[in-house]
Order: sequence, then C-alpha cells, then structure tokens
Amino acid sequence: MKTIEGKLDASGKTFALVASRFNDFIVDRLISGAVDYLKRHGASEENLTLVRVPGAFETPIAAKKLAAAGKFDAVICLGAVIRGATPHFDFVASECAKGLAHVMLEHEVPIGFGVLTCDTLEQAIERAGSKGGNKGVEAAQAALETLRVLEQI
Ligand code: INI
Repeated sequence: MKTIEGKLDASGKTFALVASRFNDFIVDRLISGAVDYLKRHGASEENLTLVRVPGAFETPIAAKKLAAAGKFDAVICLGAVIRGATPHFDFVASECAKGLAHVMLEHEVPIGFGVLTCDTLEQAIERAGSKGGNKGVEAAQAALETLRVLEQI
C-alpha cells in the first residue's frame, strides 16, 4: 500500500499568521506558540508574515486575501472566542470556522484553525500555553502537515 504522509519540515515554506486583537493577551500566547513551532521545524523569520485583524469574525476575509495572493504555502488563523452573556459568541465562532473552512477549500491553501472557542476565560488560558497545551502550536503543526501532504497528491 502506498501511504502519503506529510513531513513536519517547514524549511523554505512561507506562512501567514492571521491573529485577532480581541482577547489579545490570549492570542499573543497562540502567536508565540505557532511562531516557535514553525521556527523549530525549519521556517525562517523572513518567511513568516503576521496580519492582525480586529476579531475572530474578521479572520476569514484576511485569510481569503492571503490565500488568493498566492504567496503563502499555508495560513494559520489564531483567535479566542469566549462565551459571554449573549448569543454573540455563537455567531462569531460559527462564522469564523465556516468562513475559514470555505477559504481553505476554495483556494486549496491549508488553513491552521487555531481559534479557541471556550465557555470560560480559564479554559482559554489552559489552551494558550498551559495545561491544555497551546492551540497555536497545534494549528501551525496541522497547517505544515497538510501542506506537505497536499504537495504530494
Ligand atoms: N471576537 C473575538 O475574537 N473573540 C470574542 O470572544 C468576541 N466576542 O465575544 O465578542 C469577538 N467579537 C468581535 C468580533 O469578532 C468582531 O470583531 C466584531 O463583531 C466586529 O465585526
């Protein structure tokens, strides 16, 4: 059986990170995790571009422009949507996830989905570099693995 797998080698590859300013004290930890992961897997600083957007709701439009530009091998989206007292959370989280999935399929550019969707601030802190790991690292790894798989298919 032939198996196609992605090597976790980021050397020579270009990455755009789209990060929301909303909940930036959480999102900054996700950015650090993603950048650290990519560099430790061979990416060079000049091949990394960070784009800041207001909130998670705006990540799909930035990801779309970046994917359409054809300059990036993968786009990694980072944000933190934390439930409040109103249904706003549900709309922001679901439109963000749907929008990013749509961009990935339309442009055939891997998108790392590193947008936390949490019920509490504590859950977000846990997933931004403490006991729940770092979702930014996971998103960077998923984007890298996916781009390395797709280039072989
Ligand atoms: N944006 C987030 O990234 N996280 C949130 O938790 C959040 N909440 O809860 O409101 C949030 N809202 C802003 C939204 O993403 C847009 O920036 C805003 O609605 C303007 O379009």
